[in-house]
Amino acid sequence: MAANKKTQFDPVQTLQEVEEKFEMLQILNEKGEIVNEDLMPDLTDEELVELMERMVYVRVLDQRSISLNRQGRLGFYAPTAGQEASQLASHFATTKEDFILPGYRDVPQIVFHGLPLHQAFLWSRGHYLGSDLPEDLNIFIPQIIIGAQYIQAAGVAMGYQKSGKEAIALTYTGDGGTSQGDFYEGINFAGAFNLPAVFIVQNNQFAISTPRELQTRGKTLAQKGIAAGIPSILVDGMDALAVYKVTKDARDRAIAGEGPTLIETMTYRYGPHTMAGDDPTRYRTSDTDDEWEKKDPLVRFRIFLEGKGLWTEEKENEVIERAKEDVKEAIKKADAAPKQKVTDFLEIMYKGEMPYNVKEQYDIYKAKESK
Ligand SMILES: Cc1ncc(C[n+]2csc(CCOP(=O)(O)OP(=O)(O)O)c2C)c(N)n1
Ligand SMILES: [Mg+2]
Repeated sequence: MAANKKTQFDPVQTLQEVEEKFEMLQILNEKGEIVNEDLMPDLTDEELVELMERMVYVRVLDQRSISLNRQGRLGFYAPTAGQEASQLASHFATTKEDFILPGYRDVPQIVFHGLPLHQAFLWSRGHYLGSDLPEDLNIFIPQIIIGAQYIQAAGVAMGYQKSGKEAIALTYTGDGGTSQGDFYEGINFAGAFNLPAVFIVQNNQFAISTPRELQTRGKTLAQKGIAAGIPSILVDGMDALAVYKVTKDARDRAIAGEGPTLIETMTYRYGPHTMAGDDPTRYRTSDTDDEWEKKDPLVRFRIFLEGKGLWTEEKENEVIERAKEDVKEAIKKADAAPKQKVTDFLEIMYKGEMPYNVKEQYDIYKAKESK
């Protein structure tokens, strides 16, 4: 028993032991080889192709969104290239009944959950119709407040638990987000109530210009879940098969009443933080960029699918053309939306009667707008 006592009273050793446990899970390596056959997820050929199609589609959507932003035709935009596996393979493990709570970089997931693309563009422009969601679409619009969606996800999951619905809340934040109080409160609450929630931390190595190393003394972000008593895992976020596998397992556990999971996906954003003007060359080197581009999620998945005879250049070009066409149509539709007015915001905000002082301002604007 003496040995046990020593362990218990050696907090340094305890920390080391916990941190060493968090090795990054990989199934498909950088060369497109399966390195963990036993963990291969149960996906049909059609599903594998569908996942690749989504990743290619979103790479194009990202390129087109960046250029639309530069032309002044889009508003807020946070680039996604590099994070396709982390975003789309995790979302691929959900059903339409599941509720998605995205951060500002997670537009692709909600588009594939069913948000019409022109509404995503309207949201980007700050147009209220971008947030006018269909009743049966289980999403929130992207959260700008870092980490706040973690608390909301715990709430949504509690609602699902109480109603007995077989569904989960899936939410996303970044490496920076894990320093927020909301992050800890969200995972702790979900753990305490054993809620059906899956919390994804997309560790893209930077919070704007702040590198991951400065974010926390913790060796991993995944280990933060241990303090909340929830299963936590670190996964290669450029590996679509591994990301899918861990998210699917987490969802299955949540549905089985076994509570929440925290998943850290190790990834990288190739572009700037947002299109608002940060310059990544000021805070990271091109060597680092090159190193991460070698891990590209699309490249390795393409090699894997080609090896199985499931993917061709022709197929890829079809997806690229379809994505471009969809973007063209969606931006046309967004352009056709009515110009928003100040009174629109007030009408949406106050369903019943407006407070008298707001009503006074409403009347002033109403008169101005009718001129
Ligand atoms: C509560 C809060 N604090 C600060 C900001 C400003 N801000 C916007 S993005 C960002 C960095 C977030 O980094 P990370 O969580 O790693 O996500 P990433 O952008 O890398 O996807 C910060 C500090 C904010 N939006 N909300
Ligand atoms: Mg980040």
